[in-house]
This record gives sequence, C-alpha cells and structure tokens, in this order.
Amino acid sequence: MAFLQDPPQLPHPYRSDRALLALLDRALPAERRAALDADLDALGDYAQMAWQRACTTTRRKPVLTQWDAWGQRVDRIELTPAWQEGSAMTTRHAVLAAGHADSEHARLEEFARVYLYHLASEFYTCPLAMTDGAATAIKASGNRELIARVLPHFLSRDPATFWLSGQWMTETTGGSDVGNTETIARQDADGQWRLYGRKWFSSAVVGEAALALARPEGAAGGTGALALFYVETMDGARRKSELIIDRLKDKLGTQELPTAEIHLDGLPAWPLGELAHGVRQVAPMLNITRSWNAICAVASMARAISLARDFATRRRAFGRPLIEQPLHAQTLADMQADFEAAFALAFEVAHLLGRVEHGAASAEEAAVLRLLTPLAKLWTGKLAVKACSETLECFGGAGYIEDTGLPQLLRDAQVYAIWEGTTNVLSLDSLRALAGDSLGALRHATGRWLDGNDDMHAASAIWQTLDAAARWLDQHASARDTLEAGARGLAFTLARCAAAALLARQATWSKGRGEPRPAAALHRFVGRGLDRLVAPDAGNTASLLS
Ligand code: MFK
Repeated sequence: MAFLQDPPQLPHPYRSDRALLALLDRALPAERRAALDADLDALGDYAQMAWQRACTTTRRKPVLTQWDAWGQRVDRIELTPAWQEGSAMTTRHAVLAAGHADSEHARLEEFARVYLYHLASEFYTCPLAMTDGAATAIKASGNRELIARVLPHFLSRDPATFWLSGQWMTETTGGSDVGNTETIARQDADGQWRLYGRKWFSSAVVGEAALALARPEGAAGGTGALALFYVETMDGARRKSELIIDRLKDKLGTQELPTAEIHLDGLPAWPLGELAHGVRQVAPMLNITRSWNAICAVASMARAISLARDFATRRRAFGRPLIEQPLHAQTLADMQADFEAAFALAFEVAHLLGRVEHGAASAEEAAVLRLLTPLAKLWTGKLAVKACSETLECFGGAGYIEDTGLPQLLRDAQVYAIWEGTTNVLSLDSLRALAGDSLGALRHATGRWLDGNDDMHAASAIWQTLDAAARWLDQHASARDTLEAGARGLAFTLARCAAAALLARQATWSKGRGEPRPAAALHRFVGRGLDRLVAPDAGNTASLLS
C-alpha cells in the first residue's frame, strides 16, 4: 500500500485555544466567565463541524437569479449552507445581542463569540459586523424613532425577527475617498427622501436594512455635505423594486459572501440626524466594523496556526516529524508569537470599547481606544495574510491544493487589509487619532500594562521604541507630506509596542498561575524588533516612480 499522509485535524477551536481561555479568565468576573462558557463551547463545536463539512463537500458560491422563467425581475440570491444557518446561529448564541448587553464586559463577551464563529460562518460575520455598526451608529444618533424601530430587529434573539443591515458607502468615484459620493437624496412631493445612485460594493444585499451615504440634492460637494440615511430593502417577502441588484462580484476570496453591485432608483430613505456630516455620523459604525475586522483577522491566524501546528506533528520528513525539525519549529514559534501579540491587541480594543460605551472608561482609555482601533485593524490585517501564507508553506505542495481547504485561508485573509479602509487609509486615520494626545494616553496605559512584569529587556525595548516614535512625530508634525509618507511605519511601530505591552500584562498574569508560554511569546516577539519607523525621502521616492 502506497504511503498516505494523515490530513491535519482541527483541535476544538474553543477548548484548545489557550490565548482565548486565559484572556477570558483574566478579564471577566467569575460569574460572567461561567455564564459565557456554554455559548463559546457550542460555537467551537459548530466551528469544528463546519471545518469537517468544508473538507468533505464541494464548495459552493451564492447564485444570483435576476429574472424568473416568466420574465419577472426577481433578483433572488441562493446562499450557501453556513449562510442559511447564519441567523439561527447568531440569535441562538446572542452573537450581536451580547455586545449590547448592559455591562462593560459586553463587547469582550461579544467578540469572543465572533472570534469562534467567524470562519465557520463563511464570513456571514461581514454583514453581522455592519449590523452591529449600524446599531451602534443609530444609538449614537439619538434618533428615538429609528432606535425603537430597528434595534429590536438587529439585536433580536429570535431568527424570525432578526434583520441584517448593510453599509452602503463605496462608489466607483469614491472608493476610500467617500467625499466623492455621487448618490443623490431627493425629496418627493410627499416629503419622503429617496435615494438615486449606484453602490459598488454592497456586502449585505441579502439584508433587510442599510445605512447609506448620499448627497442631498443641491448640497455642496465634499465630505461635509454628505448625509447619512437609513433604508429598508424589503416589501414583505419581496425585495423593493427601487433596489436593483446589477450583479454579484467575482472575488479573490470571501466567495460565500454575496457582495453585489446595486443601484438605487428612488429607494425610500430616512436621515439619521442632520442632513450633513454623514461621515461623522457613520464613524461609530466604521470603528465597530474595524474592530470586527481585527478580531476576525486574528481568528484566521488562529485557524491557520492551529492547522499548521497539528500537521507538523503528523508529517515526517528527513527522518523526523516536522515539529522536531529545528527550522520548522522556529517558523511555527515565530508565527505563534506574532499571533499572541496580535490577539492581545485586538481583544484590548474589544475590552476598551465595552468600557467606553458603558461609561466605565477614563478619558485616557477613550483616547487609547480611538488610537488602537485603526492600529489593530491595519496591523492584524497584514499579519493575517502573512500567517496564512506561511501556513500554506508549512504544508508544502499540499498547501497549494484547493481541496485541502488551505488556499482559501490565504485568499480570504487578503480581505482584512482592504475591507473598511486599506492599510494606508487606516494609517492616515491613526494620524487623525494622534492629533489629540492619544500618544500620551498610550504611554500611560503602557506603564499600567507593564506593571509587575519582570521582562526588563521587553520593557526597555518598548519604552525606547515609544520614545523614538514620539520624537519622530515631533520632528515631522509640521511637514504634512512627510508625516503621511511615514504614517504606515509609525502605525506599525505603535501597534507593535502596544501589542507587546499588552502581551506583557497577560504574561504577568499567566506566570502567576504557572503558565510560562505568554512570557515566551513576549520574549520572542520583542526580540524580532518593535521599531518600524521610516525616514521618508521624497526625492528618492520620486526618482523611483519616475
Ligand atoms: C468580518 C470582518 C468584518 C468587517 C466588515 C466588513 C465590511 C466591508 C465593507 C466595506 O469595506 S465598506 C467600505 C469601507 N470604506 C471605508 O472604510 C472608507 C475609507 N475611507 C476613510 O476611512 C476616510 O478616512 C473617511 C471616508 C472616513 C473620511 O475621509 P475624509 O473625506 O477625508 O473626511 P474627514 O473630513 O477627514 O472626516 C470627516 C469627519 O469624520 C471628521 O469629523 P468632523 O466632521 O467632526 O471634523 C473626522 O474626524 C471624522 N472621522 C473620520 N474617521 C473617523 C472619524 N471619527 C471617528 N473615527 C474615525 N475613524
């Protein structure tokens, strides 16, 4: 009988994830921690089942049928099994509802669920993120009528009443530069606002509602004149005729997610608040979806590393299992250290978000949250691609073969760096945050996170790098182009420093309980350098681009 390689097995995504278990044990009061366990265990079971299912069934994509046999426009989308199960899973395990519970721990408890559910959901988490963001933006608008109408649906624990919301911003003219939005809002004879235009990336077209940016007819150009509207997409069981699905996108990854090009031909709409400053009004949504993006990126890293590690125990080459090969072990350990740092940063955003939303946070914590949100999004997005790419290599040729399920990890991961603002757009957003005193706030927080940690080498590297970042910022503060050219280097540096300090906090706690591995991850992570600052050289850049 010819040799047959054992395929990788997915360990239980909840019970085997020591980073998640330790974080929850440290951060949550015992009774809340215990109450969370059943949902997380069930989501871990579902994730394991979904992996088995993906390994044994042919992959499907959503299918759009625009016309029925009799010539009627129907725009019907058939969804994959995980998408069909999405509303039941979400409501049964309170994935969204948990985040809006009345506790400073609500967001942490929500994002623990998201982390476990994400890959099994086949990116159903994308519209969930937008629904969460819409709920948050609508709450922030103070629009009582809308709050009363939609929150019971968005946060429902019953699939029969659950609604998904989209976020319709991107247009062909606009892209990241949303100020170029061409969609027009016009009032009809009855005073009803209606939207006319084309939205280029609609990720939740199967949802029941959306928040959309549009320019009220006659308003000036630019970002400030845009208004934010709430729309509903369904008339009973039928999609509204003023919402037309032009086609589904053919994408590199996230192929189960039915991303659509749509146009709006008079779709009824209601302003959230004033008829201007729509981007300011949608910002709470952006910050929520960016937090989801970071958590989902670390979920992809966890999955990739977990499979690579398991395989390394099953695969023998050159006389021993891969895990005993020094260079392979080194590679896996580097990936693990990156993951633990990224995990610590992404979940700190969740923790701080809950505290800020429930009035439990200081002004300093709010400033740290504003800075860490773009940093976590941009850095974890890049790290997820790197971890998934390295994972494919860990499988050699098998990693390049579709029906191992591995290439999908890499294709899907590429989206994290693009969704909700690219790495560069997010680096520029971190400059917005740094315009206040968020760097000072981060330094104070770092002091608290490092408190009690005995890794003097790590502490000294973190402080030296933060000092260098502060000097860099001072030096370039008044030269806008230089500041922007170096914004990515600055953002990566601050993200790495914050992640290292947060990992130190976890390491201190874990060490006190006899668990040395987070300290080992810290040591390795810091050892690979924190400083990613660059000295922009406009002349050199121009000559290379000429
Ligand atoms: C499974 C994972 C889940 C992830 C969900 C995935 C869903 C995927 C769907 C998408 O990808 S949707 C497309 C996402 N598109 C973007 O994220 C847009 C990228 N562009 C930006 O982020 C720009 O920075 C932005 C459009 C927000 C603003 O650019 P501008 O036109 O230069 O505006 P400006 O004047 O700087 O900001 C307008 C206001 O918003 C200002 O406030 P004021 O009016 O009070 O001055 C800003 O301070 C405020 N603002 C902007 N970004 C903010 C913010 N406030 C708080 N937080 C922020 N992040």
